[in-house]
Amino acid sequence: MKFTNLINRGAFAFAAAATLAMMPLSAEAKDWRGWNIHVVDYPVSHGMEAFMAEVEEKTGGEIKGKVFHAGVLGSQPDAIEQLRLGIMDFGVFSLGPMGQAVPATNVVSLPFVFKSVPQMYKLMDGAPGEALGKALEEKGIVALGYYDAGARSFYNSIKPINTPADVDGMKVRVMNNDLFVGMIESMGGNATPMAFAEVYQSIKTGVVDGAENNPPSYESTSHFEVAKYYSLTQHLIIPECLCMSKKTFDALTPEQQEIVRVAGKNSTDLQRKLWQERESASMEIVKGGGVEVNEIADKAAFQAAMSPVYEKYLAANPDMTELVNLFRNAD
Ligand code: BDP
Repeated sequence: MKFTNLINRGAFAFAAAATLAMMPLSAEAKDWRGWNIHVVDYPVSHGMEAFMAEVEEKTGGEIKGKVFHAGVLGSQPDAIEQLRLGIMDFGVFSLGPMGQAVPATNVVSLPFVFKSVPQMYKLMDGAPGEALGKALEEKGIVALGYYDAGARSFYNSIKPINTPADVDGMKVRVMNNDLFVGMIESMGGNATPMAFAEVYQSIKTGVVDGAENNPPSYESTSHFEVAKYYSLTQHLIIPECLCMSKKTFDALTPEQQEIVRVAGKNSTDLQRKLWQERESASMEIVKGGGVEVNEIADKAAFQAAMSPVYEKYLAANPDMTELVNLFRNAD
């Protein structure tokens, strides 16, 4: 190679480096937006903050971001669509409303599909969880980990629920997914899909008689102040996904992707630990607030009453049979 060529190359490299150095950091640094439905002091929120902090630190600030709490960036179904389009970079979503966008995730919205929360961890961290991860990815979502959202139980302002017949005629708010409408109807209740933020006012004014949720959400939303009967049916164990937009993820370098994956795993571990603590704390708070909590002697009756949900779902989605059996028949 000729000497002049070398000089030219050196000059080019120098010029390129100088241009890079002159570029403002903001044009280089990525600025993420994270969607969260919960208030700041909530296990999901702490998990998301820890995730973002670790990504910022380990990428040396190449990636920065902000978690927007309390649903200020809009409703959950809208945020899921925005994530898929790459308008939203990350978020924690219940796989309940996720089912409308990614039908395979409906599997975990089937009543009593998990035998317990520990079993949910085991399955979601194993091959069944991976299968859902693939389905999410096909729809433009990268699952970095599955957070704990405990088990959902009914609460209302009228009376304790002990048997499925007690739900007959009751107006119950559900999350946005046809499966949950079917679930309430299978017991003779009237289901109203409604945004999370509207539930408190709707119970207070009698638009609905009650809803269903896990103890931390029942407590953090103050729903327990307007619906004093909490009946521990534990009919739904729906994990939540720390999800990233595939568009955002694919734009990262392999090193950054690894950092993001590890941070996702660490934040999942943290959230699950915080969840356990918050569940007990929330139960204490609601009991202290005058809530009448009742255990369900015969959960099998609810399981039987809700079985039409499976039949209807499998009849409409025969291709899901294998996946449903993978979850339902697991140890
Ligand atoms: C909470 C979930 C949240 C849902 C909410 C609901 O964490 O994602 O939006 O229930 O019932 O437990 O809408």
